[in-house]
Amino acid sequence: MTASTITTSQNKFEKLKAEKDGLAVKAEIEKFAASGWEAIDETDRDHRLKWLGVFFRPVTPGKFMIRLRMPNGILNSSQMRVLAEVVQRYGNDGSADITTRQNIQLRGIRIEDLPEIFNRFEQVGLTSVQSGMDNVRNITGDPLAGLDASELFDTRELVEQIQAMITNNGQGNAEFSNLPRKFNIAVTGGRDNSVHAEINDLAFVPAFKNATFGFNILVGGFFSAKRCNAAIPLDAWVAPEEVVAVCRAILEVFRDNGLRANRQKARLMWLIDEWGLDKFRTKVELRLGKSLLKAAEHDEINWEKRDHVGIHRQKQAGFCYVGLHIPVGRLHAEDMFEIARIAEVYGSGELRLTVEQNIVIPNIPDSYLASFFTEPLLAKFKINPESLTRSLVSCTGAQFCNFALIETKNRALTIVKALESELEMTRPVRIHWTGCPNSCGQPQVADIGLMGTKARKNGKPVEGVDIFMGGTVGKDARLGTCVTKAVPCEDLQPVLRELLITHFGAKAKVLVST
Ligand code: SRM
Ligand code: SF4
Repeated sequence: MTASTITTSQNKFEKLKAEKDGLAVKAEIEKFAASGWEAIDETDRDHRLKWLGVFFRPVTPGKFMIRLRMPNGILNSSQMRVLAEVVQRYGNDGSADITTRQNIQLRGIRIEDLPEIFNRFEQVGLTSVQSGMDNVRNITGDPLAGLDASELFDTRELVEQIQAMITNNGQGNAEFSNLPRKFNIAVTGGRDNSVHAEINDLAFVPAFKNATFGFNILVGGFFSAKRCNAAIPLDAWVAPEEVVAVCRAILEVFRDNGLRANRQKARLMWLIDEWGLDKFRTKVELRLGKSLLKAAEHDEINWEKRDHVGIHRQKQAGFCYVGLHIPVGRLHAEDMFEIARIAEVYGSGELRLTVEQNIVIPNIPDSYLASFFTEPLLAKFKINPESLTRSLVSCTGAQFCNFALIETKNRALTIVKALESELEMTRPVRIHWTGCPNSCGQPQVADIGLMGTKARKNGKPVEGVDIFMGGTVGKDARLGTCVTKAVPCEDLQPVLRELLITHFGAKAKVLVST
């Protein structure tokens, strides 16, 4: 289907896609660069550029964000260096964030630099294409793929193949540039559900059928301001070599039948609701040109979720991977250069990102560890951070995101540090911050989720949070729900302290005066 054939009653976004496909701006980058950001047609600037992963930021006009694609969350040191060079040129405006989809976003970008930036990306095999708006987001996979002795399947190649199919090898693919809405895909071959499979529109989870390895398929998981749903089983099992074709078939069904009138009801689950699962499955089979086998009786997600921070043994004898904790995922150019250098000096130059916004450096020989530990960078990006900091996740928030109702990243760090100074933790507690109900920071998967909202204090409007609890991850993952509404952020610390003591076994520290 092409943009011009869309005939549904059209909302603003359907109209702009029908008028001109988002990918069309690829041919206009030189022109935009020459004209400057203020001269660009507003719809191209604010919306269509997102098809190239370039986001106009109303909070910082003229300073754009670029969202890359990092299939399976993997990049190499040369790529990291290029990303560092890109943000370095913007001085204090330049920074990068590791995202909750194992990905990287760059900040401070000037439109005049886009042609050169895209050239640099191309030279090192990076792409940012189709990473925003009504496209398939970064495809997540196990951060330990190929390293973990307990893994059932190495997801790297499969995730690469899915991305190549969807994006035409990173060049842009008009077949999938006009979905009814965003679409999230995850593939996991490990036992601990390291990708939060349950919150993706389409997820492949490991499962044996008659002793043959393959994946059970989950569909329809999503978060939105209006509704949140864990993915449900499609009751289908596929062999690894069929995964790309199944992704294609499901995307085609969604593209051609997904609900387009109301953007609040356009994600895949709404179509499944309307059709029922059986009809959806039949439509997918028709596209696929064959029947799907019924799901394996159970999947192999039977571990608690790991966070990969710290030093761990690889399946390759004599090698370790080291998980560096990156506080709320924020990086600056000098950090990125250092990370690239360290990955080369001690490892194989490879880097892995996690959905907890951290970095894993794989392939470090045991004999290098003593020297590795002396690296000054480990004082900033720790391998043994304090318990609450370790599991902290935060979305972008008001610093750069115009949807935000509150500031998130800095506040998250400040409050957690204050809590750590007064509490002794007896178990890990995962705290996730998200600046608005869009839930990019996934508060529903957290032990304690904090969602930005408007609150009132002494009759005055103030920044506040709704508190979520009960999210579980790994095996038997379950979404948390809202337990308290509109707590003013300025009153939050004692509220969290109480929750940590009552529900998570935290103990007040005895402060000894000297
Ligand atoms: Fe998100 C929109 C940031 C993961 C649900 N998300 C946005 C925008 C693009 C809004 C905007 O234009 O400002 C945010 C960009 C802010 C900025 O400047 O960084 C934004 N989302 C993020 C990131 C960077 C949060 C982070 O700090 O890690 C994550 C980027 C992932 C990536 O690499 O692609 C991010 N967003 C998510 C997730 C989590 C996930 O995928 O596991 C969700 C919930 C899961 C889901 O989508 O089902 C999520 N983002 C949304 C939504 C609500 C979608 C909906 O169906 O209503 C929006 C708003 C929208 O699409 O209309 C949104
Ligand atoms: Fe922005 Fe809201 Fe997403 Fe946070 S949750 S990045 S504030 S859209």
